Amino acid sequence: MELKVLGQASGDLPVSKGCSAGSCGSTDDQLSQLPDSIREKVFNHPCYSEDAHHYFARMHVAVAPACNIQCHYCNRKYDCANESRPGVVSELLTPTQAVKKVKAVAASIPQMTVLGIAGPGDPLANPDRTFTTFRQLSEEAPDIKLCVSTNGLALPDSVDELAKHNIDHVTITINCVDPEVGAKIYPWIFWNNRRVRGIEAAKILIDQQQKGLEMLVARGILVKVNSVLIPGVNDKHLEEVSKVVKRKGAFLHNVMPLIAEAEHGTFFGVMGQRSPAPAELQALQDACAGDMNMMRHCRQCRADAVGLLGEDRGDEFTMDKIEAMEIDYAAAMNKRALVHAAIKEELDAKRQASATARNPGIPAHYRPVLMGVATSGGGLINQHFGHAREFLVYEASPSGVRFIGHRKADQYCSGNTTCGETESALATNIRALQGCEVVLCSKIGYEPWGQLEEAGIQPNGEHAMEPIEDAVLAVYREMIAAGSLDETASERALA
Ligand code: CLF
Ligand code: SF4
Repeated sequence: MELKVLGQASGDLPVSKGCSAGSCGSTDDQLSQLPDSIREKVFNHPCYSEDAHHYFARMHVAVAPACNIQCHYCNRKYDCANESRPGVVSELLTPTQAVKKVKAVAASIPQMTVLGIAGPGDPLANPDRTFTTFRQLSEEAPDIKLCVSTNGLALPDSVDELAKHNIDHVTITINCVDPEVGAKIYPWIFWNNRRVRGIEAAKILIDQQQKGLEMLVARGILVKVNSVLIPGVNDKHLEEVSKVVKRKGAFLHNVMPLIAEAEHGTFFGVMGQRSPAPAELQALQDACAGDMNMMRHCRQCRADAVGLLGEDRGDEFTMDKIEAMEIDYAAAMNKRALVHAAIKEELDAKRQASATARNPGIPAHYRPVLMGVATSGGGLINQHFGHAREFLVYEASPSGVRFIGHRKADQYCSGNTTCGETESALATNIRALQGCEVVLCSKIGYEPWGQLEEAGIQPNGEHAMEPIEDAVLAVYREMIAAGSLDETASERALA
């Protein structure tokens, strides 16, 4: 199989309230073919490895308030929309508070392996605050990987400093490589103490991003590229972006959907710019995948996110709670090392076992099927349908099982109730599962079962606590055995 990991191996500002760039996910196969030095950097990074995101957590500290550009999908009241959902605001921390918070989280959540700075503005537009935080952390918590996300404008000037602090993972948000397209996304940048607008601004930004990418790759730093998919603006252009960044050695490409709501007050939101549908996003990711490793599990986290991707445990770590904590970090590091070793063992075993899911030996004429999965982590079917905050979507086909993406759910069943369903939330979840023919969960109530069936989605609670890929493949085989995927003679003729 072709090794799809790219050429990486060779080697007075406006104040905003959020981060920059977003993107990643090498799969089992790709991971096993990486050189040891890169595999070591990736295997426990929840954004850079799709597998890792079921087991390992990340956290962000919101230390960077200023931004040096304006994106049309950003409202500076909120976190940087290049890597965050608009509409959430993070509490700004000083570097000292941030370091304390990271150590507190690392001691409480040993699965937390990565600290990212992703806002609330652009981290590299706040170099003192960002690098003070990184420097202190690399001294006081050396077992934590450091990660940063940027719009790229200040990147070339920051590369030496990034390398000095052993920052192995950098995300650049690159939405275009053509200034004509860029001028429709960026109204202005702040450059050499003046505001530059239009095509000239976009050209400077693009040049800086590309130069920064090349400099990082030359130093062996893994680069993930985030792109925001904006229908009618850069949707036709992102395949070209993928080609260019691959050629220059980026490790992963994360195409994220634009989130544009009028109530967020962004230019695109107010102007009625639409967001892409899940099928449009998937089609573009598939088109780019021929050129690059694609990340499909990004959750567009906020600039103070804590926990596994898709969960937010930030409320457990507010500054008042942290100030009251006594942390013995040396003891925490020992515990963390044991937990990481146990997870690595489990992941290695899973990789061996999942070989069948990648090569199931099913005749090629069967059509692919999408299935939704309710999981709370660990790569297992282990969540009640009514407790799901999101559904992971997998595709089963004769070529195996692959992760497609996630769909946000409305949690409608809480606590130990007998599923007092809220009609609208259930309807939202059924809509979220559009295109899926099956939904796998640990349990499901009678009422949603019936409504899902009516919507043409078969609920399935028979694979509780089984590994996701194995369960998806087993259900696919059951569908084949039951004749559900047999084509009629007329369908075959049409094909
Ligand atoms: Fe944070 Fe980004 Fe580092 Fe991950 S997030 S700085 S690379 S540690 Fe990950 Fe969150 Fe997507 Fe970002 S899921 S928004 S890609
Ligand atoms: Fe907002 Fe763009 Fe700046 Fe991020 S880089 S804070 S999205 S203007």
